[in-house]
Amino acid sequence: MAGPVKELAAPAAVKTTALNCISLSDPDINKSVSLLKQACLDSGFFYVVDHGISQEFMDEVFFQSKKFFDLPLPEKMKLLRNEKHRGYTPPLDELLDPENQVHGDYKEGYYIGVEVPKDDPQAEKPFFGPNQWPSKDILPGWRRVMEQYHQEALRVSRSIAKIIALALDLDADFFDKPEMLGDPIATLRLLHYERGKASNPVKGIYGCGAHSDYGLITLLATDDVVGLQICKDKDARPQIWEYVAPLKGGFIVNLGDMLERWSNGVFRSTLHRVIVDGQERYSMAYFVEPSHECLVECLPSCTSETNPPKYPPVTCAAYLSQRYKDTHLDLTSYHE
Ligand code: AKG
Repeated sequence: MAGPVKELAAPAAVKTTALNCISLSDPDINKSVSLLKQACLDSGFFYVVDHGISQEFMDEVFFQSKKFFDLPLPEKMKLLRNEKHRGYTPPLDELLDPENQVHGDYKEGYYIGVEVPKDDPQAEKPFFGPNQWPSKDILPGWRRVMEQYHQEALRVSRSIAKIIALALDLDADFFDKPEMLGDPIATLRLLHYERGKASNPVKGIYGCGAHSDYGLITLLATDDVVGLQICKDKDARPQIWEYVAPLKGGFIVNLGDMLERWSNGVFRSTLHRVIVDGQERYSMAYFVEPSHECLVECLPSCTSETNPPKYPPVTCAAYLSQRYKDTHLDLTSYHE
């Protein structure tokens, strides 16, 4: 647990930011590339619509998510996050911004990764293995819905990755290579912010503390409760936070730290957090991280003699393991 907050965040007046919106069915690919590039250079956030996942199915996934979080705590604790980062994370489990938080995030979550059977050699790798699933007697059909959403979200992610590649002057299939998004560490995280728990930035209390995501991109779907805020310039003092409006049926997409490293800091992975006012809120983050051995190193199109690589190369699995270790409670703390 974090100690006292050193520097209190000033309660800044916040406005709602305007984000570019990219339609995945737009036949004008140059327009999509240009909108995406502008967003990546500016806020690192954009909306994606016309992605091919129906509104009915999105509603069904949210409905099933709510059913899980409605279960009694002892039932959810039976599925506590394991060493492969699959399963339930109770409120306060994650501390994303120790400098500015007095305790962990209010949100509770549920991690679902790519299903890899126990006897598959791939299950030896960190982050890979079987998921934990609620019993069929308690939540019939739950697994089928979540697995389908996982697959659909991966398909959408691959389409977005093509536009990102073009925006970085790479071949459209750059991220399709086996070592890139061949066997990605793609993780769906269902999230729930409990009714009655309000953030208080002055006291260092947050629904979700300020952080940037770790991987390539994140696809976020939210209900209509406002709460997500972004900070476009993390070095500015005081930091200016702006709300991102929910978009029914669309995704809020943001870039992760690996993409910032790949692009030598040209594309931005932006600080974001969630401020809740006591209303219940549901969201679903789909984190797209590349294959384990993928070497994240400065792209040739993002460096020059006067602009040398800013970050040392790192493999995806090593980078991700460290980031999870830094932000989640040690699992042994639940058994003390
Ligand atoms: C995260 O889990 O990384 C988030 O940023 C959650 C955002 C949200 O709930 O809107």
